[in-house]
Amino acid sequence: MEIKAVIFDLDGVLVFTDKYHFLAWKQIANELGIDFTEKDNDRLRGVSRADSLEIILEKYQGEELSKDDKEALLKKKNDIYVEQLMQMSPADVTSDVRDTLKALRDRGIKVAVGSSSKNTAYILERTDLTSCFDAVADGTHITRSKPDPEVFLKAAEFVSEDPAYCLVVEDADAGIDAAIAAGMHSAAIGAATRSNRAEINIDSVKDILNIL
Ligand code: B16
Ligand code: MG
Repeated sequence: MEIKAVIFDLDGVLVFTDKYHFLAWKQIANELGIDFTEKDNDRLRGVSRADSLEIILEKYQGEELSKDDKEALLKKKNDIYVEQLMQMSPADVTSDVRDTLKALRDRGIKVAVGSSSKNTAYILERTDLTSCFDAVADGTHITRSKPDPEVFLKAAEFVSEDPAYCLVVEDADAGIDAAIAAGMHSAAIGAATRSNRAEINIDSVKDILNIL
């Protein structure tokens, strides 16, 4: 495949903030009397904060929640999550990830982030990854989250490359579906390998250096 840009998902690919999302959502769900497992958490991968809450509420049996109630729950979830993020540092990024980003740029391939998260800039800053990317498209740039292709199309636009020459690396089924909808190549890692939806499955981010 001819690839001119690689677009990386953030949570679950570059950094493992998915465990903090899980802890925060579990606290919110349990307070609402809802059981919340790792399997439930897999459905939230790549999905926006507001859409994640709606998925969790599928199992809710309490009194009807108003718009304000939901807003308060979303704020509380994010407060818990951001508090967890404060413990992140450059040590949370593996050398595989850092070496791969550098190797891609050395080969003249552009690298971008395509994340549904509105906390992307903060996470990149805490982990000292900001300067490793040519562009960042995140939850603050879009109105529709994955599986809609919007965030990946924005990333391609930001690096001025045709979607057909972009490769997306994702840990979420919703993200693989978004990449396919964007007309991009796709590589699945972690949880997304189980559904075999992507063009290729990889064990480690550095594996993409062998296929480009
Ligand atoms: P925030 P990604 C996604 O990030 C997460 O996988 C998903 O669990 C989360 O709900 C979403 O970001 C929004 O995050 O609440 O920080 O705006 O995987 O697309 O990098
Ligand atoms: Mg992800």
